[in-house]
Amino acid sequence: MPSEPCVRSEPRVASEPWVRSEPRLAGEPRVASERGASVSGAGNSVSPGRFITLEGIEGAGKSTVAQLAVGWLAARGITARVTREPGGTPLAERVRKIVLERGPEAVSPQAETLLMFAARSIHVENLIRPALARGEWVICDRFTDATRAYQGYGRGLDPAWIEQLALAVHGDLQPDCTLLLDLPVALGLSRARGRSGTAADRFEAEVEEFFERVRTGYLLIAQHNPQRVRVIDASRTLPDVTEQVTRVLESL
Ligand code: Z5A
Repeated sequence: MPSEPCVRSEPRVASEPWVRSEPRLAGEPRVASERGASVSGAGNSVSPGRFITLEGIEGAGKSTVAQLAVGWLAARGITARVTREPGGTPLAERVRKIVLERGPEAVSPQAETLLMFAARSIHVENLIRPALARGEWVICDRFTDATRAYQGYGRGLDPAWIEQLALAVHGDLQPDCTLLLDLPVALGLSRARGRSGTAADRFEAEVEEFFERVRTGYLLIAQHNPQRVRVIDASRTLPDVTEQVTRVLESL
């Protein structure tokens, strides 16, 4: 398991097919970790924002950890914004509805991937980049690692194609830190299914083997990006998970 903290100096160097290192396009905003030590506005110095993503299989506890993180940051005077994918803005939430709902028509893995990136493009341009530019922290429940894990490892799509789409949609914007909430599939599914709820969406209706591939994919992504991705043992009690998460946040 990776033990290094998420550090902001990680070079965006391709170490495996999921990672790219591309020059920033002219005029493209800088990513969070490339901004300077402070952002000045009207004579005030504002802490630079961080882009934190939460990943994991269904029922891993991402929504729970997002709320916990935002509270922990607020207590330290840091404005953080919680958002999610697919979704996060009114239009992207409409795309979410389309991609998650179970209807009579088949949705190919390719169509699923393109919808995820359509929602992501809207989200990045309207919410994530503006918030980071204001110096806010963004806590995002899933981002492109989810596409790598679900559509890449889960559905078996070509990783190179996913990276091309990622480049087209968010350039070199990468999370400063990703918390991968890892737990056995059976435990995640039982937690998720233990919630009162609505009818299963297209993902919730998947078989356990699918989530096993996704979990394996996530762990491989973590293994290949040890400085960005921190693995949290999400099978532990909530106080224990909280402690693991706050330790990472303290290191940022
Ligand atoms: N998807 C994709 O395929 N490709 C992409 O690019 C993107 C997404 C972005 C919707 O995502 C689907 O989209 C998702 C992947 C796909 N489908 N699946 N699977 P989503 O994130 O909105 O949905 P989700 O993964 O199903 O989220 P979730 O089920 O809401 O899980 P969660 O947010 O990780 O868990 P939670 O709600 O915080 O916790 C679940 C329950 O466990 C809850 O009752 C908690 O109180 C409890 N809990 C949490 N932590 C603990 C601990 N430590 N102990 C005990 N109980 C706990």
